[in-house]
Amino acid sequence: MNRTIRFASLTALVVFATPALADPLQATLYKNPQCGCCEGYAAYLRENGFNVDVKPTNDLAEISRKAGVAEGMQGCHTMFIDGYVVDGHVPVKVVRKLLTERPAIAGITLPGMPMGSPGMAGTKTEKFVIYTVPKDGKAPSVYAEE
Ligand SMILES: [Cu+2]
Repeated sequence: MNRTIRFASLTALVVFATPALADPLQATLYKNPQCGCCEGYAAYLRENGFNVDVKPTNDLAEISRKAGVAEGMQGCHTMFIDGYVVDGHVPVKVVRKLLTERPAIAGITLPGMPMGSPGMAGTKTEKFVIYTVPKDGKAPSVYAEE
């Protein structure tokens, strides 16, 4: 009887301890209320183990501008994750690279809505070029190509 109880509590410990180790990354994603591909991108992130809080807003341009994403460099949604801004349909591999390398930038962006990018319909026709969102008004540079 005692042994059973001990085993049960040990099992409980393992069950509770495991999610803490593989803690899902918490993201907040701002999008225009009408944006469907933004929902597609959120679903893609969830499939890849992220926790995504989607917030529809009519002030998206203002939110990305404040986050440091220059006009013409913006994607169709703006996400905040682990101290960084991630704008547009950035592949998860590049998001993870950012969160691992932790460069001294505000974040990264995939401008526009390239065909075949995560959450977008269509077939990929060219490399996705992901740019830095620099701090202090510096010029963006290429962060990754996928
Ligand atoms: Cu989009």
